[in-house]
Amino acid sequence: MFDELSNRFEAIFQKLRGRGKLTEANISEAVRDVKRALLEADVNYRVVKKLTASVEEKALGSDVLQSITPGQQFVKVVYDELATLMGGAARQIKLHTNRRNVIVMAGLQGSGKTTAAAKLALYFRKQGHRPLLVACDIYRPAAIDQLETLGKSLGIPVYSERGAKPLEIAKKALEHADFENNSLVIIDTAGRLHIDTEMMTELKDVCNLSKPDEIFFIADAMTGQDAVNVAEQFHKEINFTGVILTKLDGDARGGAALSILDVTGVPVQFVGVGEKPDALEVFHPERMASRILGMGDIISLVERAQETVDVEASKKLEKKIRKNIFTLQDFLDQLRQIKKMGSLGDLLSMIPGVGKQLQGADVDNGALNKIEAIICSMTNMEREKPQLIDGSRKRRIAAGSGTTVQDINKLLKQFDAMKDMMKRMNKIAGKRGQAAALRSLSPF
Ligand SMILES: Nc1nc2c(ncn2[C@@H]2O[C@H](COP(=O)(O)OP(=O)(O)O)[C@@H](O)[C@H]2O)c(=O)[nH]1
Ligand SMILES: [Mg+2]
Repeated sequence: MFDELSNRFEAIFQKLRGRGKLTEANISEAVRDVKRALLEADVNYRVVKKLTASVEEKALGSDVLQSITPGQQFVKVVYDELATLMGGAARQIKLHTNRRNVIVMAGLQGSGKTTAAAKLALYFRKQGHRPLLVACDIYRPAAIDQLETLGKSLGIPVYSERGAKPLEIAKKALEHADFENNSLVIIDTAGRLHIDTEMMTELKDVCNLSKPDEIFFIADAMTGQDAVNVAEQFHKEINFTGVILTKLDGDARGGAALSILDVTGVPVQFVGVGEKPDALEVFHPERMASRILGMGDIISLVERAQETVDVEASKKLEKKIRKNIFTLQDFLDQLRQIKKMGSLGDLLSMIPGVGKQLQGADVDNGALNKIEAIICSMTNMEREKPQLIDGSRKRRIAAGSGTTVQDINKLLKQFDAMKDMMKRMNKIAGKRGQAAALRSLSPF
């Protein structure tokens, strides 16, 4: 889904992360790259302009430039804007439980109305509704057959009448639904290749008669901006309440998903991700934004880090590492910060790319707890100067922390290796390079 756009964003962010520090010029360049990527993904020009202006304003604000992780913060700004653009948190469709509900499907021919009608019927049946599908597309005989076949395969009733007019069918279907006690009536309507007044009049008549709780506009994501233009015209005629974006399993570029809300004022509610009746997903703007940005759930990770990492403390730490006076106490403090952010398994699974590899793997916090226990059993002096820790001290620490002398040796060895690495990094890199090198080691 939106692979091309994702790749573009990945390249833009990669370029930013490679830089230790960001300047205003870097940010302006990145904003220009974002703009180009969105235009190429067929996002509406006005929408792109608005979005990039807002990204630039926020990114140039002190938050990004002065943060310890400017690259990541820039990603966060873009993410926030994309998520807001698509509607923020998902709107939950709530159907009435105490009376019959009506949904009308609207859209051009081939957009996926009939398929989506069946998908919705299945979706709401899973929530306990008793749906009735209504075949109001009478212009192509095959359309009625298509709905009947779908209904049959799902065990969902279909109301159809050959030779009758749509309005008549709708009226009788509603009576039928009341008689059969169906809690949800989904009316499939006829599309055309292009918008014409006859189709609109028929659609309005059906809506006036059936008084729908929801009117869904079905848009084919593969048609990009065309879908958005059609949506705009439909919305002027009938006030649809939600959008179903279909064929997102194909190589749609993203333009429709990103522009429809801004252009019509109506959010995408569901997305179609295949031809099968169960290939329907609730649209979550936030998740879609992170999917487009190829971030795994890095956003939650950055947010958690923002909540827990103390910027001042980080700077102090960086200084200590540079001066090579990093102690076991500092090590313990770092460890505790990591623990404050959640379980190690949780954290790892949120890092893009890592998530999948670790699925099923059991990363426990046991190792961290052990290290914490060991350092806690040391005196302050020992934490500052681990070289003091001789055999008898080791035995005391092991007894105090419920570990073994081998565990203590292992930890001290690891700590030495870590300090060694820091020393080498200090030597290789200059002041700024070292800070950058550190940042590149950290996922944040
Ligand atoms: N891959 C894919 N195909 C879809 C999706 N939704 C609909 N289609 C296909 O698009 C074509 C047109 O769908 P249909 O429901 O008949 O459109 P309608 O004319 O608006 O009723 C059919 O071949 C469907 O199988 C989807 O989400 N993914
Ligand atoms: Mg149809």
